[in-house]
Amino acid sequence: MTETTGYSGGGFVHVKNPHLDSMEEDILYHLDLGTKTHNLPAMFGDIKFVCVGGSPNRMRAFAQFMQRELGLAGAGEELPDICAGSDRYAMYRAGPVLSISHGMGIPSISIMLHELIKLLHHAKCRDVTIIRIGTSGGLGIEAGSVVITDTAVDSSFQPRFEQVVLGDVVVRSTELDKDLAEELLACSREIADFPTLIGHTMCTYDFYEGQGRLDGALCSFSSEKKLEYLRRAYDAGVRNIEMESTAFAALCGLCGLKAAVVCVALLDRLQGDQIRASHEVLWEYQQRPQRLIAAFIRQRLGLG
Ligand code: R2B
Ligand code: URA
Repeated sequence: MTETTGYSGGGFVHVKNPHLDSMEEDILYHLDLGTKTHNLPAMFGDIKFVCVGGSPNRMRAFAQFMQRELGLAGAGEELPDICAGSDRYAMYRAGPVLSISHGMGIPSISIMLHELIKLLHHAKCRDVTIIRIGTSGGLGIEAGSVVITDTAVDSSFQPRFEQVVLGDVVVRSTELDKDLAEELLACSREIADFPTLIGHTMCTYDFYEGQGRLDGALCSFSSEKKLEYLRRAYDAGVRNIEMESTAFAALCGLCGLKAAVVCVALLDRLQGDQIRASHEVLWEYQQRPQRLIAAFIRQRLGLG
């Protein structure tokens, strides 16, 4: 069974679940928010940009950075974690920007996205752009390069996300917004003190064997087989590897959200498996997608 991409009538988030309408209350359990306990339209109705990334600390730092970049009052002060009542995810806002952590891997980001998308729906948000800013392993590209994903592919290099629903495999498209990717690339040219490119992103269910690493607790293949697989991925257009993009693209696409994935490469997987760069270098690499997205948001808001 294949599902097609959603549309968003009037720019609203398009939740595809007929059961939601008949629910008296919707508890967004992992976000510690709900339709009866919180006034979601008042709290979130003016959100226009949602940025998601794996680590809670990084997403707090991003919100603080956006606070400064947008010249908002209170810049430099601590930001409250909107999801403080749950220790699963962290959420911060800076003006029209919402910054949320999603943890590692597809199951973790899926849970967050179901609740985030319902949150945007309940809050009656319109014309929301959602961007995953993350880290990845590069493929044939210099460490520190930023990859803007045109298509998220699975570990067979196919643009699909398979979700098991009631025991059946449902196949979902992983197409992302091409115009948004081009807009981001154009934006990168203005701040480019680091290489930025558009390419396919391969999404896996594991960091070690699933990404062809030789350094996990288990490994059943040779170095030659690993390189043969990674070169096949490169020839299929893959330029980086991470663990959330297919689920992110599928869920956001079906719900009519314009979505992009922007990840920095921490290493070139054709050169090795271990991440050896110093904390300082890695910290600076992780700033790169944030700086690009800040420039993009500033430009969209007419501040650029
Ligand atoms: C990138 O980095 C994490 C693994 O280290 C994972 O969440 C991802 O997609
Ligand atoms: N994240 C990944 O998923 N893979 C890498 O190699 C680096 C970061």
